[in-house]
Amino acid sequence: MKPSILQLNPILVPAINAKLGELYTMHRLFEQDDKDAYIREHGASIRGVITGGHTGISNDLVERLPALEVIAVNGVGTDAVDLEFARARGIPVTATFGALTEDVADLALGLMLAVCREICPGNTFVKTGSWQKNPHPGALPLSHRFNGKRVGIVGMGKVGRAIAQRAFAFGCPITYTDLRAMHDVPHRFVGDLLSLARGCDILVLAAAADKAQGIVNAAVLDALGKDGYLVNIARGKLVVESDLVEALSHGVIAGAGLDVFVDEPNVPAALLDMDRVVLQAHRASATIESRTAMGEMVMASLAQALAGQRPEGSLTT
Ligand code: 8YV
Repeated sequence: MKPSILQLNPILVPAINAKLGELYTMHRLFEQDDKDAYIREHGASIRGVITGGHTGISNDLVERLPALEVIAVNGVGTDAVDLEFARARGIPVTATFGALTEDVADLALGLMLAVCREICPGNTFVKTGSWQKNPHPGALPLSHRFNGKRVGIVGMGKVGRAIAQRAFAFGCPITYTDLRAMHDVPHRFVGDLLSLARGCDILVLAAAADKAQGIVNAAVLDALGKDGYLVNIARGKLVVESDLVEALSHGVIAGAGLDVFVDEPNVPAALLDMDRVVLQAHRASATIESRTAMGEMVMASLAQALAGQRPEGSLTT
């Protein structure tokens, strides 16, 4: 009999879904209307869980899966999984570290370029016919250059480093903050977020949100200042979203490029019609290449755990 796997959110790569279907009986919880009843019916047979970084799994659900042998996160953020809880139960939790780094960094650069160069308002101006109606070169205001802007990175992990590498190639001086200085990073460490924000033009969030929450607040945005931009490709909850809306509404900062939000897919209404804000639907890892590599890592974790081995890169066992 094929092992039963509970899938908490969709995988978008058909080849990965096909392979999962060949090897396992897939229980696609995200398609069920009555999730509670579904778990009551199938919970006892579930040996593995696949979830997304942002979705994670509740302790309550873990407790309802008595045969659970592995939680495979199809992402790198483990903030929505209680790692201590899993560790105490001897359940390996794996993530797809390394698979999405480059693509997430690419989107961060895309957001930085888009906000500085006002690419989205420019796109709308052309596509809606406004350029033809108003061909005067001054119809759109001048934008700002990206090259050479001082970039401050919060979180110098794999993604932070990949962003630094790219921004450095654009001539941007890099500073960063993290729990500690990294001796293998050639950029200047700044011990606190407020000072980092004060000394940069673009503050980029690339930190894990396991412990950090609401670290970008009114004071940090104030320190970033009226010519500064915020870019977030990490987790919405790193930011006090109401403070961000307030700062953008009153010109406390110049703009923002946001891929993640506190309560996805609910984006604060005030952000929707702000030209100075570029929004994405949590898409930083959403390339066929990253998602395929991530899916393969998820499958490797399942295979190893269900064969009685410790999955490579388990964070809890
Ligand atoms: C994915 C993420 O959108 O890696 C993460 O932690 O949040 C994202 O890359 C998500 O995990 C896809 O399921």
